[in-house]
Amino acid sequence: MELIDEQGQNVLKLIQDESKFSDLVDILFTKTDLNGDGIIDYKELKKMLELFSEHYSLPKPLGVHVRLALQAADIDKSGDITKNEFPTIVENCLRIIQHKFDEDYINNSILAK
Ligand SMILES: [Ca+2]
Ligand SMILES: [Ca+2]
Repeated sequence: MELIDEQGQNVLKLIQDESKFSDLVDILFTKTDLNGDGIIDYKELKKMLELFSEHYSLPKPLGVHVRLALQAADIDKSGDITKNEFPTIVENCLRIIQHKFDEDYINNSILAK
């Protein structure tokens, strides 16, 4: 997660930069696939989303959130995430970070007034 700019400025740029984005997907996939079988299952995805939420001070994901994230990316409806399905997960996470920074920005500007 350290690859992602803490200020959130580069989040959307990162999504659009194909080679950087695919590097990030590779690194995160390896980190998330705890048992190294090439598939991200529900438990591994849950762990990843929990670490992600903790790192960015977001509310802890509930089972329903993990299932929704899994269903959104699980193109072949196999119930787990393969490498070709994983970019959707990463992109959604990046968009959540972007959204959070936008919200912080709005909150800070309101508080500043
Ligand atoms: Ca696995
Ligand atoms: Ca799948």
